[in-house]
Order: sequence, then structure tokens, then C-alpha cells
Amino acid sequence: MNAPNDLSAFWMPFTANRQFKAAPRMLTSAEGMFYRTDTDREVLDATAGLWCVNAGHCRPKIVEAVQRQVAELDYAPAFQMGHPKAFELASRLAAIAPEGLDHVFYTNSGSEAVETALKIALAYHKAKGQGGRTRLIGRERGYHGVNFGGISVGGIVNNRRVFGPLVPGVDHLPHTHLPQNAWTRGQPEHGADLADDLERLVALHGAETIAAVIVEPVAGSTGVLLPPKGYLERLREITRKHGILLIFDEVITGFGRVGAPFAADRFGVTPDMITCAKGLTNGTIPMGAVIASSEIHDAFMNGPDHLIELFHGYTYSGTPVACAAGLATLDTYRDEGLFERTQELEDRWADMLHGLRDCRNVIDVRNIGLIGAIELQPMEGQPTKRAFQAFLDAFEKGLMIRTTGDIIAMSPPLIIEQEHIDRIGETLRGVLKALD
Ligand code: PXG
Repeated sequence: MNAPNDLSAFWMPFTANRQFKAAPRMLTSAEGMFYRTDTDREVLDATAGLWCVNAGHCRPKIVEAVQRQVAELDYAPAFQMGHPKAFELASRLAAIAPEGLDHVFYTNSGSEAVETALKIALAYHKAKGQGGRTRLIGRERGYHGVNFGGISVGGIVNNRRVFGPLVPGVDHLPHTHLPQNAWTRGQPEHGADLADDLERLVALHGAETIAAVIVEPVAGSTGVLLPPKGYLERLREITRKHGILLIFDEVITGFGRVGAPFAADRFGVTPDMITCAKGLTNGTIPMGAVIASSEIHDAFMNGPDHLIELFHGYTYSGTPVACAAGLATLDTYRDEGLFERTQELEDRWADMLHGLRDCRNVIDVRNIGLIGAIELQPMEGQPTKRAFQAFLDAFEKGLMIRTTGDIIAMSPPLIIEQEHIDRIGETLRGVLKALD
């Protein structure tokens, strides 16, 4: 039995539970760029929560929209019924999505968006009479959430290896992280040819067996890996040539993170489907979505019209409160010009990050949009320990960062000001100096 109010009952996700419970880090409120802790300390949020609070914390318009909605229509069945805001938000999303991506399927998370996109890809080929296309291709070091489809196409070893045989018929492209690209600002020069590995997989398996390729345009979770110049274009060319669908997992890169609505816009490459979540509701209410092309959507719209076209969906697909949060979030991004703001800040953000290259143990710095990574030399025989120490020390010094392996990853709210950028730089310099 647990004592009431002790910390043991909550089995925390992706957390060193014993370490946390011995020395808890409790957040109790937030506003704008800052969290407050239970000891009334202010912590500068350099990660937008978990890459999701793009407009900053507790923005009044979003808070009010959620409060109003929950009092007006708390829940509406998602199957065979509708409510106006679900349609309005879908139209707004289609309007900011790349040309041709016009149809929105709602989920509650990025993980569910990934499962949904993979299932749509398989069902699409079946609907087109190409049911032999069942193979899915992901990429090494890819993160596509934690459900079975996502970890199967994903390439983060710790997320896969204790979970059994996973989904069959999956293969992986090589990741795009090359040592000769170290210290690059923005997209690296070398590595476009890594996309040609897809031709090898096509030759190996046969194009007629491959349904889809899924990649993050910028790999986030694994520690910020940028697409080499020309790489995504090449992937698009090869997938199109072989009738393979291309899915961009934009759970992190969507909603202004790279200075455009989606990374697809930033890189000028349009996939067949985009998965998104996080910034869709500014992190307030769980929500994800798949934005699919008309070509895909329309392939399902046949047969007798009283029949369900796609046997998929969630109790909470497009709940009123999530849609209200999404609409108010999109209003906030638009009214405050936050995607453009990210473009304007990108260089100054990069200057701060690359200014830390001379610090001890730093072996690479990478950036794009308002994303940054500082890679540390791992401690001999104790990988991840040095970065974890940096995380703990930064928190003590009033700065929230994320670490993955020995990489510090940052993704501040898009409302960040120069003074915050300076403060992040100064605090990190102190943290890196004090590291073993
Ligand atoms: N795809 C991508 C590209 C993601 O980054 C997911 C899918 C899954 O989303 P959900 O909503 O199911 O968590 C993600 C999530 C980190 C971090 O610190 C990254 C994520 C989640 C939590 C922490 O890198 N990415």
C-alpha cells in the first residue's frame, strides 16, 4: 500500500523514476516563457514543455476558449455525429497545410497520428487494388511515438528492443547524421545520397511490396538530426517514381518550429501525408492529426454511401474542447505572426548556440528554426550521464532543457525574446563549465 500523497503510485513515463522520487522536480504553474516550481522558483522553459507549447504558456485566448467550450459542449460522439468546431479546425488546418493536403483525420497524440497514417497507407493501396503493398519503411534513429507501428518503423533502439518482434515487413533507411557535417548551421551539405538507399530497398523487396516511407523531416527526439541539402527532395523523387507514399512525421516540426507552418513548406517538399500533434493545441489539450492528400482520401470515397469508408477512429477523435483549443491556438499563431517571428529569430538563436562550441566536452552544435542541439562527449563507460548531469544542473540554475543520450536539445516557445536567448546561453555556459 502506498501512503496517501506519496510519490510511488505514479509510474512516470520516460523517467528515471527512482532518481525523480528521491529528488522531485515539481512544476506548479506557468506563464509565457516560464514555469514555477513548488519551491516558488522561476524556470525558463527552453523546451516549450515537450516541444509543444509553441505560443508560450497559459495564453489567455486559448485558456478562455477551452473554459468556454467545456461549459458549452463537453463531449460529442465522434462516430456518425459531428460538431461544428471539428469541421472548422479541419478546414483551417487544410488551409495552412501544403497544397493538395486537404483532409484531416483527428487523433489524440502523435503516436496515434502515426498509427493512423500507417493504417491509411495500407488501406489506400488495398483500395487501389494494390494490396501487395504492405511493407513500411522508416529510418534509423527515427522516433514515431511509442505504439507498435511507430516503434516498428522507428529506429531508436531502446524504444524497440525489449518489446518483442513488432510489426512484420518493416525496413529502415540509414540515418542522416554524418561526422563531416559537424558544426553546421541549418541544413548540412553532405548526405543527400543517403536517400538513394531507398532504391536499394526497392531492388531488394520490389516496389510492389512497399506501401510507405515515413521520416521526420528533422529528427527531433533522437537529438536533432537535420536533413542534408537535397535529401528530402531525393526521397520524394524516388517514392513518387515507385508509387510509394511519403509520410512526413511533423509532430515536432509542425506549427512554426522551423519558421513555416510545416517543415514541408520550409524544405519545399510535399509528402502524401503529414502527422502532427503537440503545437496543434499548444500542448493544452491532447490532440493529433493526420493531414492526407485528396488523392488518398478520395480513394476511399466509393461504394454504397451508407457504408463506413475507413474502419478506424478514437472515442476522442476531435473532441469539442481539443478543437476549441486548436482553433484558439491557430488564431494566436496567426495574430502574433509567430511562424514569421521564428524565421526572424533563427540567426540569433543559432549565434547563441554556436557561441558555445568552445565549451569543454562539446563535440557538435546543430540548429534549424527554433530548434537547437549541443552534443557532448559521453563519459567513458557511462553514456548519457554527462548530459543528465547538465539537465539537473540547468534546472537548479533556473533553466529547463531536454537531454537525449548525450545530446542537449532545446526548442523554446516561439515568443522567446533576445533577453531569454542570452539567459539560456549564459546559463548553459555555466552548466557546461561545471560538468565533469
Ligand atoms: N512523432 C514524432 C516525430 C515525435 O517527436 C511522436 C511522434 C509521438 O507523439 P506523442 O504525442 O504520442 O508523444 C513524437 C513525440 C523529446 C520528446 O524530448 C519527444 C516527443 C515526445 C516526448 C519527448 O524529444 N516526441
